[in-house]
Amino acid sequence: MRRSRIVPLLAVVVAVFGTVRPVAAMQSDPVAPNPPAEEPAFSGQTRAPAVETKTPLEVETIASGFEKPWAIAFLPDGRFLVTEKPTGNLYIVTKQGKKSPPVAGLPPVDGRNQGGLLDVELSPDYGNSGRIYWTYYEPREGGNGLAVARARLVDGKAPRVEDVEVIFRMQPTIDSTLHAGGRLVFHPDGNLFVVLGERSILEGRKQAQDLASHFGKIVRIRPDGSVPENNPFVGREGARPEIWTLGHRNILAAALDDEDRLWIVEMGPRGGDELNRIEKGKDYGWPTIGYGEEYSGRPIHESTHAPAMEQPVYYWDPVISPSGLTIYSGNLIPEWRGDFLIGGLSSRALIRLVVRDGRVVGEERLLRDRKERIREVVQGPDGALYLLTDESNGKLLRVAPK
Ligand SMILES: [Ca+2]
Repeated sequence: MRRSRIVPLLAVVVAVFGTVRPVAAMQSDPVAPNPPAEEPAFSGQTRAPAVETKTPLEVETIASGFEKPWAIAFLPDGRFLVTEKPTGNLYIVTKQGKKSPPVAGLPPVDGRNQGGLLDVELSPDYGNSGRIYWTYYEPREGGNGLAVARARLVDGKAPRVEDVEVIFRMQPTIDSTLHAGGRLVFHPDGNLFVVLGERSILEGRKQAQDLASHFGKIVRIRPDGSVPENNPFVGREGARPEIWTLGHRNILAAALDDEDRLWIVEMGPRGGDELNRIEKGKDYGWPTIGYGEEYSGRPIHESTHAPAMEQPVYYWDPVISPSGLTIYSGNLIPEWRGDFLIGGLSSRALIRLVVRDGRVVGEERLLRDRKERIREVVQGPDGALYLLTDESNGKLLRVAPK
């Protein structure tokens, strides 16, 4: 409720300070946290000091007209792969923004609500194999589940995929159109991380702590879908061997840092979005511990902390609704090197975190004047940042120095 009174004030701030200039006043926004009595576990775990990018930036629209686009991948020749969530369409887009016809041969998706075609990645050996990987809500008897498929991309005037194989199927099947996660991250050790959600409905939520279920987990598989022997729960009776970590709510943002460590930004409940550094076999707490409350205002967690459950490195209250993460390593915007750039859906911003020695020391909200839900954030081979906006007539944007 408080928030609605704040919005006009923010609009004035944006109007006064102009367009691409970041609104550094964010942390001084007088927006109250949702459960007001919660204390962070350590100083700097939330509401980090405001920082401001000095480099003047500009935003260029490369292409538009996508129906709720979800993910970008870069082909070696500079073209883009772009997925469209509800339609299940995959496009090849030139640097000038010209779209191919939808790539033929992808299996059908359950495109309702949060479902559809989600992430796309090139295989690390794309140069030899021509393979791409993607995630989608797979329609099944009794509901759906997240699936990971791979295939060979056959380029040309009528592009298609051949030799489609489904290499992972989230289990169990459930009738929900929410919280299946869906980002893919290839690790240089040759394995593939798939980040998942707990399907939102209560039956799924409680499975986030259950090793017999993929819900609320990060899984780690080989590129052919087989299970690495050194996964933490291999050999444990009743546990699914693909599981790498547990206790997650819904993850749409994941990336490696310059030491190849996995980080995620997790969609929390109202007042509980989290940044987590992922370590083998650990429990990230959902739904037992965490910050925030149900969207109805009812409490969720037993506590904000518990032994043997990980604290988030950082949390947001109010939430940002994170989707898309890149940890910047380019030369085009040197002051961003090592920073975390996160897409904000409900926050309608590009969120920048400055992380030093594993802690967040600064936060900035960029592009707020555009008021767009940002779904995807990836660093291009040119060091620019490429974004997708989550809308009908979604845009592919390039952010670079002016
Ligand atoms: Ca957590």
